[in-house]
Amino acid sequence: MSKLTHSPAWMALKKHKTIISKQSMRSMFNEDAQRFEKFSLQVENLLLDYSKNILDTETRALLTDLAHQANLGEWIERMFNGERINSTENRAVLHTALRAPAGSSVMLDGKDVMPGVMRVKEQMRRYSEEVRNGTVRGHTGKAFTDVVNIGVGGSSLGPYMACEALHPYGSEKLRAHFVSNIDAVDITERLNVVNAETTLFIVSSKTFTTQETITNAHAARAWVVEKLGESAVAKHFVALSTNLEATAKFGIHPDNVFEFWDWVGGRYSIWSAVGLPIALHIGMDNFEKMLAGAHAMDKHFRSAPFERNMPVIMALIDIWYTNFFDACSHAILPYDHCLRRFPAYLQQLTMESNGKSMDRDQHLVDYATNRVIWGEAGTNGQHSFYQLIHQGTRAVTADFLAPIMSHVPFGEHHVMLLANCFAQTEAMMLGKTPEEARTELLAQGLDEAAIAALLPYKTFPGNRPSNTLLFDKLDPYKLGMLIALYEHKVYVQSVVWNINAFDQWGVEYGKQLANRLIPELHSAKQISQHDGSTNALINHYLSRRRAQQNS
Ligand code: G6Q
Repeated sequence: MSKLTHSPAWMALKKHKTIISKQSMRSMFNEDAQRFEKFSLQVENLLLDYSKNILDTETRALLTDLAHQANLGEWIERMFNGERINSTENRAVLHTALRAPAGSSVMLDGKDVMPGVMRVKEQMRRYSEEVRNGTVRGHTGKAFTDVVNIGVGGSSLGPYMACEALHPYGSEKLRAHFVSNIDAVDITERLNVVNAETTLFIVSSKTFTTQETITNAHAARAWVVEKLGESAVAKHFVALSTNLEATAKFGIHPDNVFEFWDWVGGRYSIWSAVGLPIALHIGMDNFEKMLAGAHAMDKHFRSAPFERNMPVIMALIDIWYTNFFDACSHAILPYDHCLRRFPAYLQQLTMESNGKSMDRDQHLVDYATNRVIWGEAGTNGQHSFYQLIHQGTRAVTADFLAPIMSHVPFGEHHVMLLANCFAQTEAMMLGKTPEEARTELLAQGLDEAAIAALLPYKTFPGNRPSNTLLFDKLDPYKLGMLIALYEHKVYVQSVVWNINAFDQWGVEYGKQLANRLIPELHSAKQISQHDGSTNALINHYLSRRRAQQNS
């Protein structure tokens, strides 16, 4: 057994779970008129209602004990202060410095990182303004109308999600596109709809070695050269990277390289130069508002007591279900169509960060770490997987996110959207008792035999937990707050689980594997160096491809 699973705080929670599980949330609400007040909190106009969870004040106290036991307060300071907490890569984790206001200083190895941060932000401001106002133009003198970001994973998911989320703030004159997949369909679909003369390509890659990105970038470069000639490359390509040598080798002029640093993790890089597509789409002032929102969440995270600390509370509730209720998945359900890519973004943020089983002390953990994260925008998901949420055998917990005001005040749509959101959380919590189902069926005029046949299927167990996050409007500032909220939630969980949230050896492994296989897929001979299944798959591919080519 690990230290964690026989620590006093863990054992106390285990014992407490057996007691609290005897009560339903329905009864907890019936017995306590103040439940919402006790289990909700607000940071500016971002409200977290966590009262629809299987917890009481004792649970919260025991969970915060767990956080104290893990020395969470110290770990928070270690991150903000630039300690090399990403131990397996020997790196600091300072995405919070990227959103620190002008005038701050953040020291790393005795050197202030802020002058570099401000320099790149200034470069982003100048460039994005000049592209937006038409000072910077394409090779033939035409203003840019389309920006194609070529990047994958952390160099795509964040800016893609944010450009969708903040589309109401986006320029109609400068459309944002994202190409990430090595499947040629992705790049060719984009190239088919843009005009070389008016398209700016952003090659976004921290390492500038990622197979997908470099291959797609070369394809785009060849397309530009074919349409406009070699000399057009300098005007139509910019790079976002930490690898200045590789960007130079690709042929990108140093003035068109936006630098960031190894202390910015890929999935935490939206705040860095990787955010350039966002700045181009919504303008640098709006991008700065996003940074300010994230900074507001940083301040809250660093200073609020754990029981009033939004990321800490959300993390502890997640731990509660992951480790004490054996829940294995968590849904992200935004009731805002603009946030439709938020679940995909959070899949990477959380599963790449905390999908680990080796702890910081080189021990295999004997407790669950990150759950599977998934989701879809409401109400679309309601017409698909919510069936499992309401009546499936495994408990799914969920975060519902919704704005009070829509960017599109159109008919009754927004009222209906929010009515659906609130109704779902209520139904998950209350369920439907056999008596309630029976009353409904009687009212529909069913006879006793028909009711008896249907009643078990019309009954809902309820007691299914959810959090609800409400905010006034999905603006850049609020999006910044939301992203930072989840980043810090992830960090808190990693601290309690004693894992490093900032490396990604599984992702690196994938990069290595495919590169090794590429030459084999060109082989004229049978392949035999792998396991039986992999050999057979490759050989089947080789023979079918030969047959197709010869037909
Ligand atoms: C993020 C991961 C991963 C990474 C991509 C792209 O934290 O490390 O998703 O962002 O593999 O890497 P590059 O930016 O180096 O191309």
